[in-house]
Amino acid sequence: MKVEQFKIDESNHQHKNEHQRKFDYVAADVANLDEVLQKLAAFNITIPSWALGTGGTRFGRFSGGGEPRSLEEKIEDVGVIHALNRSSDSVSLHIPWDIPENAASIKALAAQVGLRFDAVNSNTFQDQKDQQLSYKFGSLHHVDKAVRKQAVEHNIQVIKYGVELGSNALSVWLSDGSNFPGQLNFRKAFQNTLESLKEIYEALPDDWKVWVEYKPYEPNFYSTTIGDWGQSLLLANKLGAKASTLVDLGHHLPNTNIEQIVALLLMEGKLAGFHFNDSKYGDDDLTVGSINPYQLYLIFNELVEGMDARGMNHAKDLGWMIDASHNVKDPVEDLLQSVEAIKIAYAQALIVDRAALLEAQNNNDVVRAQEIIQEAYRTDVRPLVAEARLRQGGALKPVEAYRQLAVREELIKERGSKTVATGL
Ligand code: LRH
Ligand code: MN
Ligand code: MN
Repeated sequence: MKVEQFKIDESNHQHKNEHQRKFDYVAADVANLDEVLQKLAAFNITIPSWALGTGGTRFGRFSGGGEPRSLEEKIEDVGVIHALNRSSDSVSLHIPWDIPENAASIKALAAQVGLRFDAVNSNTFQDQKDQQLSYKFGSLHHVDKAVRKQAVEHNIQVIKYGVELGSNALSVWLSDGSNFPGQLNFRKAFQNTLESLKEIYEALPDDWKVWVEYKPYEPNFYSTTIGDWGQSLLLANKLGAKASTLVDLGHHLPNTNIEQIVALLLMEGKLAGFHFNDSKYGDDDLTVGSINPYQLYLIFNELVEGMDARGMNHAKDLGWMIDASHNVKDPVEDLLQSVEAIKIAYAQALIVDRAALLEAQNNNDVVRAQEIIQEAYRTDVRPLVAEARLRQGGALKPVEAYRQLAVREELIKERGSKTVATGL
């Protein structure tokens, strides 16, 4: 299944006048319009291979039909997303949920639809079929050196797959932790984790990075060995320049000031990037921007300010990735919505009047500072995002075009209605 350019153009034609009117209205007040459009066009968000099927929960899974049955079909789906939004030019693999057996041909297939491979993710939170030793009591932190060694070797294998795919980062998330007080010696668990990560770090090619993801709880409910950004940063600092901290928005306790964490990690040069999603209660993995778009904007506000202060390339110097699951939505539609929400938050952050904000901050003018921050947030920047997409050949209204073009119906015809993708 491939979305033809002329079909996207046809769909855009229907919305042309409405779009122009809305774009002209907002563009008139954007002082740095060209810069904003150019930055939006350059900004891409990676699609995780594990989010292309309907995830479900431990209570059930309801497949929507036409789910990708193989890695090749997942790449096809990301190709569809990218054709429509021109902002999803890469895929992140979770291994062994997706194993690139024939990496060269997978890489070539992806390139045909304009895609490359972003960070590869290891998985030592589940036991795989035929696995020798169990991760029931952890992996890199395990009390048994043999289990740690097995987990280290898996990570090194994942790096090898990544190298073949042209990726340059390894993303490590551990479920290692404990369920009950007394179960674990925290200090030893941390030291074991550090020692294991050092071995993985040693195996990184020169131009590679390792991203250390943290999470406060689940599947362990008393302690998690890399439970917060402090623990992740501690590890990253001890490991060296190639290691940094990955922020998954769902991996914080309620009301955590994530934007402040982001600002400081960025300041320290230790922010790896993001797993974007949204949540109301915990690691809900809901569509980005569906619950708290203001928080997302405040994070981007810190990012734009901080990246500019460090002279960073917004599009290239951090990892931008979605990490979500879909229980009731078509995953492709959900991912289109997530990418859109991220770009909206980014656009809002790009139009903040930075000079005025700095002045208000220096004068302790709290009211003015809030006015400036909210002025940008309350501006309808959607026509700016749409214009940038249009100029790249994408759809003015990606979800609407996806429905109009009956992509899912076509996928169900091709793949069947009872297919189940690997992943979450
Ligand atoms: C853990 C997590 C981590 C995994 C993904 C599937 O909750 O966020 O990033 O790799 O989910
Ligand atoms: Mn994650
Ligand atoms: Mn998660």
